[in-house]
Amino acid sequence: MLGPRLDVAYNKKRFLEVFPLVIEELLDTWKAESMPEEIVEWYRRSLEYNLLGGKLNFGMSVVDTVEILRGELLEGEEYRKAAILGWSLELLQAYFLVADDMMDASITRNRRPCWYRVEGVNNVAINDACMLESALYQLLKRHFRKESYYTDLLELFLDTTYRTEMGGLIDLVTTPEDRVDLSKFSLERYHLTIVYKTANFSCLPTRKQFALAQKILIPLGEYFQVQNDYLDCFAPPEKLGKIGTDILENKNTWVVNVALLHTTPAQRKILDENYGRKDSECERRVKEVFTAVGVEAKYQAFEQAAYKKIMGLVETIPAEGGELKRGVFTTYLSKFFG
Ligand code: DMA
Ligand code: MG
Ligand code: MG
Ligand code: MG
Repeated sequence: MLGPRLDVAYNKKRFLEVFPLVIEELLDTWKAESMPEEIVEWYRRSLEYNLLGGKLNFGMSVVDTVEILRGELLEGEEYRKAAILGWSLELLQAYFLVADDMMDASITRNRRPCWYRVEGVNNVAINDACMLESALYQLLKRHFRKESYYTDLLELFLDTTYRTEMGGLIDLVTTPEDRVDLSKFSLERYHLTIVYKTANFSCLPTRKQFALAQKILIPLGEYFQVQNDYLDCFAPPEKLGKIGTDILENKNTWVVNVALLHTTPAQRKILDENYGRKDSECERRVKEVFTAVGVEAKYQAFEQAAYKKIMGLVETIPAEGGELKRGVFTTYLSKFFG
């Protein structure tokens, strides 16, 4: 049986080999309609900028999942098709991130300026984001419309998008940029937000009807977002590939919620006065409080507990397999932990 495939470099290489095909297929429509070269080139640049440069973990996980479930490596046309599905997920992710960076006033992503901050792009990024999303349906139509599961696939992408956007709204409304009110934050509101905005998205690669898969993927998705929040605050930008903006942007993160549970009245006052202010000195004071209440150690403990919980759930999958296989989750997990 195929074990977890840890040859990430090989997986990335063959996944990237399908990329030119994705680009050409998407540009075909434009060329068939004799669009001006300048416009086609803009679209190509947006696709390349926003799809390349990241880790491609979600897209490659789609291929991993198909291979593990099938119990064999895919080749030729079969590999290509799984990879196209992976790139479709990457398009959805790219759409969310281009829009998210504008809404979060982020500065960099993947060690480069966010797309809307690239010279000459600005608000065109809104249309570019929408086109990243709609591109995925062009790919699905081209490669999957003859499959019996085509409608299920469309529904899965559409429902995931809707639920992720529900999470986006909860996130944004909880954290208005101009009215900082930490009493609106709570771990409860935080969990509601991340189950929608992140966990849904991370669940996409596996079929919805697997109740057990959902049971494992939701905590996995929660873990992704807690890690994302922790790193935003504590990882050095060169390592993270982006400058964290959560504190400046008044975000409802795991970090601030855990800190709020443990502050003294004096520390709480510092947070009330400095959180969500667009000022690096305020940000520094907030981080000082986070460190003083021991957020780092609490995160390590959270990570250990999350790993144990998820592995415990994975072990409830029968070892002989059946339709679901443990490797789907252990491989996925290995990409994100630590
Ligand atoms: C992540 O929110 C969720 C989505 C759907 C983009 P975030 O703003 O914390 O993401 P990031 O840290 O990548 O900007
Ligand atoms: Mg965001
Ligand atoms: Mg963001
Ligand atoms: Mg973040």
